[in-house]
Amino acid sequence: MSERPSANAPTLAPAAGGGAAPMPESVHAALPALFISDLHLSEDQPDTVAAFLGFLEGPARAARSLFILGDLFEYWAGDDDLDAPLNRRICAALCALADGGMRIFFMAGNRDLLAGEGFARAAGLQLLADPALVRFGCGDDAPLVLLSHGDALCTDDLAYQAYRRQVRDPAWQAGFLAQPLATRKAFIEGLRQKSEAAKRAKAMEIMDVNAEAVAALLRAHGYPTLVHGHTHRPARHEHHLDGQRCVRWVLSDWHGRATWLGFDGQQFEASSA
Ligand SMILES: [Mn+2]
Repeated sequence: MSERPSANAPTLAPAAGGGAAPMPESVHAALPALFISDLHLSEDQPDTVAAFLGFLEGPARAARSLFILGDLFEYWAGDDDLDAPLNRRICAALCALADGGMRIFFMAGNRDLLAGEGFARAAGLQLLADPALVRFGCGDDAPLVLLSHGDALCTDDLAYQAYRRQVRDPAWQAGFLAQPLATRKAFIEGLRQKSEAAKRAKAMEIMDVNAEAVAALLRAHGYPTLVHGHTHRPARHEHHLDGQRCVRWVLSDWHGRATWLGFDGQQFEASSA
């Protein structure tokens, strides 16, 4: 699959009053860039861990920017869990890539929401807010790409959105992180079991993004190309919106093999190994 990005998106987005307000750009990044998400790394899935380490040693070396759009880990109990063997291995591998000159960006997903500055330092990467607008290169012609984990777009799932608001509340996070690490890990394990049961019970449509939520996000950011994960439904979608055409790429989850989206400034291309 490959696709030219939409025409250069404007740097100015319409403000509420109808005028133009500057849209903050989260970051500048160099090309070529790779986008990955939803690896769900855990000790239980050694094939996926091996695929990720192989990806960092291989295909990733050809890029200059790597964007990890959430759910890199199956769970992240807090940055005081950096000594867990898996976490240490993954951070060391990312850091080695960063030391070689790669710029690595990480946006938290719902599974690794608590990965913060401690993780960023250990892995040699830069944290991104969700959503994040990235300009590749310099000048007004440089392409803009909007990045998100994607769970915020699943607005049909009201119970999930209520949960999402709770766990993104700084007070809730502070209270949670104040508990001992072992207590947090036990709590997360219980939540994962409940989440698997809840997912099985829910209609599939509820788990996908909501079209109006996508439209609102694209509109608010000047009709860029959007890349997100979370739904585990890899695809390329076109949205015709307010006379604009936007492309939305949905990243694949991993399941034992590496899969990524590449961007060279002209074309997007989905690959796996
Ligand atoms: Mn997710």
